[in-house]
Amino acid sequence: MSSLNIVAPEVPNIPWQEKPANLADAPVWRHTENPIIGRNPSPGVARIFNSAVLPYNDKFIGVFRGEQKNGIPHIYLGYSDDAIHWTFDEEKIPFEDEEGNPFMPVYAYDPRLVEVEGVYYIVWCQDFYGASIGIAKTTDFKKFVRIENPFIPFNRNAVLFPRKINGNFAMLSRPSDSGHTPFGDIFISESPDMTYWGKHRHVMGKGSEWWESVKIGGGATPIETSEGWLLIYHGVSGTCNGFVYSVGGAILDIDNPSIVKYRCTEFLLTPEEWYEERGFVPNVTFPCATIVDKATNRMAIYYGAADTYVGLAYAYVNEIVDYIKTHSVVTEADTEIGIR
Ligand code: BMA
Repeated sequence: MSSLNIVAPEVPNIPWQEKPANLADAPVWRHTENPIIGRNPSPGVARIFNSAVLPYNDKFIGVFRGEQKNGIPHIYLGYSDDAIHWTFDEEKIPFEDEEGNPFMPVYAYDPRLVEVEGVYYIVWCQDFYGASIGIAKTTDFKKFVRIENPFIPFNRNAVLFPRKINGNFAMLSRPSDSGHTPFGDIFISESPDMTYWGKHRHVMGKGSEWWESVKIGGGATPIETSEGWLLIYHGVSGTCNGFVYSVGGAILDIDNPSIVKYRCTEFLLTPEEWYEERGFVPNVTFPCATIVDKATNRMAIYYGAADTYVGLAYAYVNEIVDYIKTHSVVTEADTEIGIR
């Protein structure tokens, strides 16, 4: 077992259940009362999934992908004392532009949430003449100001790093097409000011392993460790019944995160339970957030299940890092700086 240093807050009330004695393979186990968010979770919302949460004022806050009853997804704020039982605002997050005028996206889905230098950023997928990335900032979870869209279409799965790297904000994304994209690698881009993005680099491609052989996409905010950035992401397999979404893990170089140091050949979690295999889109486990407690190394992983529910799983950060390292294969496309 490595003695791993992690940069994370102390979260004594992190949700937790002990590791089952009979756990085989990847050191990740599910909350026994999953799914933690069921169907029709709030008025006007049929399903909540692919959502992100954070510790906030000794409790928890989150941004939730809510599929309205007209089928259009938007982002809703949610609150919890224990990060397991959630209540939601009935109204969508009221985004505004820099001048304070209402500025709602046409649709918004798969939000991620991260604090960088005291500001909370929500990053999601939205219409920008095609699917692309939206960003907004807040300091109080009351006023949400949208920032100019960082990338031209088509793009999804944007994940912002929790601190600047070499003086710049850094964001992962996954260029795509306008539909259910049958390809996709993870790229990284930098910005000095959250407005102008450049220095685009390739981070990692779809894998040679079958579980991630169609496409991959960033998942949760990367976790800073003494081994590098721990990235929990999703990998997609193609079957005669459609895509299957599993959870994967990789470790990126701390100063040059376009370099993949380790990449786990095996998935960390794959659809196995009824709420992952059965729903609006079967066979989807789609991670969007983790909560980490520095004192105990505990990690709570939040993932969308079958585009219908929110699932919660647990792990120890040091065990995940060890597992990734001992099951790692990296290719030249992973380890190169990613500029051509
Ligand atoms: C992706 C995204 C996700 C969704 C997944 C499986 O393309 O749209 O929101 O969970 O497909 O349907």
